Order: sequence, then C-alpha cells, then structure tokens
Amino acid sequence: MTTTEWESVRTLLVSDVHLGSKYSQSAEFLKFLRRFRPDKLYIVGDFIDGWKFASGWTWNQHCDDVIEHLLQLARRGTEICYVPGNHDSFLRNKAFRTMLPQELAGIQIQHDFVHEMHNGWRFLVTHGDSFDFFETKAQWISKASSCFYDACLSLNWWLHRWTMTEQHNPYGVCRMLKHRVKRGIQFISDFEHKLTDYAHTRGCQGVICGHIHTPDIVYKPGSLVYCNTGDWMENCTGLVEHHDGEIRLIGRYQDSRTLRLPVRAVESADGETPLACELESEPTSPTNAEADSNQDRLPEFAA
Ligand SMILES: [Mn+2]
Repeated sequence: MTTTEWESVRTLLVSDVHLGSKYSQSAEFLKFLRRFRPDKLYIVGDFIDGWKFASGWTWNQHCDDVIEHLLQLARRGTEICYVPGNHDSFLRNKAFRTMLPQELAGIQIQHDFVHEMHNGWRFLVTHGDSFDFFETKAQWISKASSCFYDACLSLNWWLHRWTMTEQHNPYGVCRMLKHRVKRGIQFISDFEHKLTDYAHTRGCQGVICGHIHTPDIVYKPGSLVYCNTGDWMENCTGLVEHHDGEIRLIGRYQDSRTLRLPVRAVESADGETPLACELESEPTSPTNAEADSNQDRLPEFAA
C-alpha cells in the first residue's frame, strides 16, 4: 500500500475488536486500520477476547495481520496506548505484562488515559466495564448474557448468509435486537452518566469508552461529551480525531457523525465547559435516526 492511500490523523480510537472470537470482524477491522496513519492510537479494551481462551478460541490470518500492522505502526512512530477491558483483563496484571514479548514493550498499558485533544479538551479514555452494574456486581449475569449474545450473533450470521449481500452488516439484526433490550434496563445501568460523572472528577470535559457495543457521540449543553467507539463484532466503528480537532465516528455499515468542539481557552473558575459546539450527523440510516430521536442511549447487557 502506498502512503497516498493513508489518511494522516491525529488520533485513532478503537475498542471491542474481540480478536479470538469467531464473531470478530477482523478482516473489516484490518481494512479500517489501514485507512489511517495516526500519531496516536488508543485501543480501548476488549481487543483480545480472553473469555474464549478456554473454548471457542478462533485465530485466523487476519488476526495475525492486525497484530503485524499494529507493530508496523509502532515502528513508524505511532504512539500506542492500550486500555484493557473485561475480556482482556489479564493485561491488567502487572506480572503478566512483564512476560510480553519485547516487540510489545513500546505499547503503554494503563487502566485509563487522559487524552488532550488538539483544541484543548481533555477526554478520559477508559473501557467502561468498571461502571457497568452487571460487570461489577453480578458478573454471572454478564457472562450469561455474553453466551446469549454469541448465540444471537450466530443466528444472525446464518440469516445473513441466506438473505443479504456483502454490503449489509452480517450482524445487523442482532444490533436491532440489542436496541430493544437496552430500553428495558436503562434505569438499572446508568453507564453513560456514571462515566461522565467520573470523568468530571478527573478534571476532564469528556469521556471516550467502549464496552457496550453501542457507538455514539452524545453532547448536551452543560454536560460532558460522551463518546463510545463501538465495536468490531456488530457495528464496525472507530473514532478519529483529525489534525484540526474535528472528531468523527466512522462506521463500516452506517453514516459517520462529526463533532466540532471550539478551542478550549483557559478553564473558567467553576470548571464549566464552553457551550458552543457542533454535533453533526447524517440521519439517513435507521441507526442514527433512532439514536437522534431517543435519549436512551444507555447500555444493554454487558458485552
Ligand atoms: Mn467489555
């Protein structure tokens, strides 16, 4: 691939690739990665699906190519920051990290990072599972729902094989189902608000997370910016910060959404964030239209 095919961007953020799960769309993820040359890359958790180590581990050539591409990016100067999630929580273990191969030594691994955008806005980057009621207080529900989720993805894949073309998301029906389920438990799990509240205590004006496989950019005047990078099982989305500070949520199967935040001057005494910003979406797809018409973009079962 020639350099002209790459787009140089300031930051690229991706999460929930779930390499090792047979439902990971690793080939699509690789295509997405190859589109960009970021100064900084954040892997926001659940990159590797360690829950599949015991059974169902599926590792193909695309997975190898993804790892090789990441190492290549690192060699070319991309700074890589890795936030472990609940499916790759083994990386939270310091002793385990010391056993990693030398090639991975340059990758910074932390529970969270504070990322300062080009325009001065500070975003807390964390996976999000520690703010998920089911993950922290009732992990058995989380694990059970993960099995249900796999069954749903499998059924969806077969449906897709019979009825759809390559342009359609093989896991689109599953995504629709999840949108229904999430409404039922939105009062139980107030993931989004917990995350933004916590980011505020860390002196940030926004949060970027993954975990719930629901890509989104939410900004309401007076509150913090919430960005969810989505996943590479169902939605195939990633978040990009361009060199001019524009933030874009880019999807393989859906329209992109853009957030333009103003340059952040010196913080006011009360710590309030400036109100003037622009959130633009192209509400042509059902997903975006649905997202725009609801304020219930809260998590469904743990992913
Ligand atoms: Mn997760």
